[in-house]
Amino acid sequence: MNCRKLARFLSAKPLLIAALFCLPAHAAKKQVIGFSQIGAESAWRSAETESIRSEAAARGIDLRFSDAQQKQENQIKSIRAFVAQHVDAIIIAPVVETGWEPVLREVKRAKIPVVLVDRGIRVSDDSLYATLIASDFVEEGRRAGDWLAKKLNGKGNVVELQGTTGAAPALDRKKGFEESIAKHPGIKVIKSQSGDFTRAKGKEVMEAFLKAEGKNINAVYAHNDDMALGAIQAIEEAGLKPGTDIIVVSIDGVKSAFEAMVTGKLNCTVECNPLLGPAAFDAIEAALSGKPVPKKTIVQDNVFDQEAAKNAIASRKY
Ligand code: GYE
Repeated sequence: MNCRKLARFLSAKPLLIAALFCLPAHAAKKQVIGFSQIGAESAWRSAETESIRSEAAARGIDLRFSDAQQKQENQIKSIRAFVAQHVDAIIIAPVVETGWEPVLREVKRAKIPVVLVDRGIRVSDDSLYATLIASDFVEEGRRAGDWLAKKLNGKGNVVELQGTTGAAPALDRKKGFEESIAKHPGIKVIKSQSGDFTRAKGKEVMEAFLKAEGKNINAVYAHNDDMALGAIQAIEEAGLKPGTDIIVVSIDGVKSAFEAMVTGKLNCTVECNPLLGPAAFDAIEAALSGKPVPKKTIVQDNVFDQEAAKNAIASRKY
């Protein structure tokens, strides 16, 4: 076809021309977002993953998901891969607080906004990320401590199952709890060890605590529900009654914790909402369109004891 013929052909096909111009432009608009997730250590984490995946799907976003299997080095690798793929934004749930500066500087140089979900980090330059969306972990620890101090009438021996070493929720939940029980000299933490936020590790560490301290233990404070559920199993296997012989308090508020409260085995959980998908993508949208984004958004949570659990269990979303 010569030029004149081509011009005549095209002028007779305005729709075709419009489609040729519009389609690629439209396809190019599909946002690509990388999500560096810690792993799948707890029911809480799986609920967070699901919230982010389903919100991405609802918004037509191409989500590149990477599971770091609890290792910071894997997260750093996946973040570098996202930069190489020129993603539009990156969501990170950082496993530990420290060690992020070099990789985040690379991301900043590539002008890719970073949204941190659920765990905070320590950096000297907070322009290395756009925003953090998370619960107040110190406050969660305080609430668990206040509830337990009341339940024990200000007196008793507590064993503590800590979360992943170096993780913001482990450090802060310990701190908040200690702050609270400092007001009650009759309450002592007689053992404290990491159970890595998993049910299996929580059970294993509780077995060791029971072996060492036995009936000396009045209560367990677990930094998440999964470890509390593992501890409950250990208590039962030791021939004791969780929830009665040993009081159990934890954090997260996942469905199985509510079930354990209804059956009387768990006494209290401090909620920590994992449904962060909508807020995370709203923050990305704002950051990409140059709108101001608050440096930190604190998620609002409640405390549930056995009575409250009975009323709330049917409406729990995770
Ligand atoms: O409490 C725990 C999880 O980072 C807030 O990580 C999150 C914590 C959550 O594995 O269950």
